[in-house]
Amino acid sequence: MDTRDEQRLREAAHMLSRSTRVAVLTGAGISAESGVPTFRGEGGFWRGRSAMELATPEAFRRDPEGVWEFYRFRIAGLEDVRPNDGHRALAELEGRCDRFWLITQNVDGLHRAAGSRNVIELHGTLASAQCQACSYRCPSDALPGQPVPICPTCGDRLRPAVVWFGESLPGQALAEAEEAIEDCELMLVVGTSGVVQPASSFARWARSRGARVVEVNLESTPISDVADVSLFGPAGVILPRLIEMTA
Ligand code: BJW
Repeated sequence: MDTRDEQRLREAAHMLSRSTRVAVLTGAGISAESGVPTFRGEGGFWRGRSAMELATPEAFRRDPEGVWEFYRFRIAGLEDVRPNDGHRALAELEGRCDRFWLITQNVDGLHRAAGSRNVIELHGTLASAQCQACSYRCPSDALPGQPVPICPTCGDRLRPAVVWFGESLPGQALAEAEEAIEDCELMLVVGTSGVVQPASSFARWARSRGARVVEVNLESTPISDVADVSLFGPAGVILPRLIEMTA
């Protein structure tokens, strides 16, 4: 880290230590150091197909078997991944705040595994599957064995309990995220490319309500324009240092 990076880190730590109501928004970048591929970039392909192309209702209608293969592969992969120092630093931060919200776009469950409690899963979870027609839900490790699992209640198709492009976000998660945005004094945005709505607008919204915005990413993003401070580097390195400096 050069002197300017250190200065930005101190500035961010100062803002964080003066904030008792903190909202965090995370994206795939925070889990990259745990070995979970991000969406946009080199890791975002599976058997030559883009993850973005597979995470759509159209792909599921066209090729439910292929989409389930992709998701079964990712669900199985989660057995081998563990939270990293970035996830753990955020869990520690929660314990120091009067109010704390961890809004995540990730579906990997690693924030809870690291000990975070108030986790808002905006894009659902890989831990469950749900019927596309009725309200049936089951844990992913209890899925029926067919290539395209069938709902035992109504006979329609089960699908992963995640949010695909063009679908609405879970109402309760969205309401909780909105409360966080309205109420936080500081929003920490970690490891997201900031291009997927509605999460991509949260930092600007929080800023318009008077909150400070601190970003942690490997590179500049559309969120950098609204951030008071952008810290460039791996979340698993930057977050523990940032949280340590606020102790
Ligand atoms: C590190 C790091 C390290 C790496 N340390 N940093 C036109 C047509 C149709 C729809 C739309 C449209 N215009 C807008 C829309 C809405 C659409 C949208 O935003 N589309 C844009 C892409 C154009 N949004 C939706 O459809 C949402 N619903 C909605 O808005 O409903 C209302 C509506 C509907 C229709 C029209 C209009 C309104 C739903 C979005 C659902 C997103 N679902 C996915 C898949 C989830 C399931 C699964 O996992 O399979 O969610 S897509 C994917 O993107 C996933 C992610 O959560 C999400 C965000 O990605 P994220 O987390 O930012 O990851 P990356 O890979 O993009 O970035 C990683 C970042 O980390 C990078 O910046 C790296 O630099 C950094 N990084 N390593 C720190 N070690």
